[in-house]
Amino acid sequence: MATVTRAPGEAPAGGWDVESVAAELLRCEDEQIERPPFTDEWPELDLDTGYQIQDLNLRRRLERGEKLVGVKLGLTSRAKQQRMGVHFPFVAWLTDAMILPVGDPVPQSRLIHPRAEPEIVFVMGEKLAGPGVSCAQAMAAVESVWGGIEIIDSRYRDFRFTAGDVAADNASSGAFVTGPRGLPPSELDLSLEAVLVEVDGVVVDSATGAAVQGHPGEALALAANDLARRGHAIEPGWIVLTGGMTDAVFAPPGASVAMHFTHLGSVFLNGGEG
Ligand code: OOG
Ligand code: MG
Repeated sequence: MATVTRAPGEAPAGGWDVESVAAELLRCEDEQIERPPFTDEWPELDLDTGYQIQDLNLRRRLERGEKLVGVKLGLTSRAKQQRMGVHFPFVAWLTDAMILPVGDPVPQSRLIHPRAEPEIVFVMGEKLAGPGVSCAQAMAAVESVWGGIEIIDSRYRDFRFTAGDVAADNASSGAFVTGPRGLPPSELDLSLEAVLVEVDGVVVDSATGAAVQGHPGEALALAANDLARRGHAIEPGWIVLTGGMTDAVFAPPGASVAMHFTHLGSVFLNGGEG
């Protein structure tokens, strides 16, 4: 009997499913391949299916030795929602493989088309389990607040995707770096914490924490409540990236990016070499 082989990137004979999309996304990530969104061929790939794929690939990441270190929120600001054409927030996983040491350049060799965005980052002191978590309860579980840069890297060509596609793709996760100082949340008014986005010496954008769901604590509450539906809680020690405050900027080789926060200091990122 002839064995049917399929070219890399091609749908299986019966069409895409959770297993095959998950495998294909990890292959694209590992081999730096960009592709069209799966919903072009599988329109039924909705948000819930996307989360099943995301969870399956978290298992794969853990099986290959990565450690779960927290969660990230995607599309929590209007700037991000408008740019990406997806108009609600969602949650994805962070592993230790995504941590970028302070001062390291953008890891171009393992990324496809990195972009950088400023984020307010929480380190959790206490467990936070939804449903029904409020912003105030969420903030009471935070140990420290940091400025950060997330380097996103969609596996989809031109960052074109629907909600299902991007949830499946672990919300374009790539790498993240945190800033010089962490403060207790009681020392900051996070809705007024501002950031200036500087690229090659020019300030190209700015926002305050209020851009993120009115207050980044709302994004944290949303993550806890959303994860509860998927059978998870936010654990002590976890890192939570609350979502890009502004649109992301390109971070190609040679670029020099800095995010200057009012009280959380400046975070610098060098585009490195191609
Ligand atoms: C999706 C990831 C969004 C954020 O902070 O909004 C995200 C994307 O923009 O590719 O990380
Ligand atoms: Mg982000």
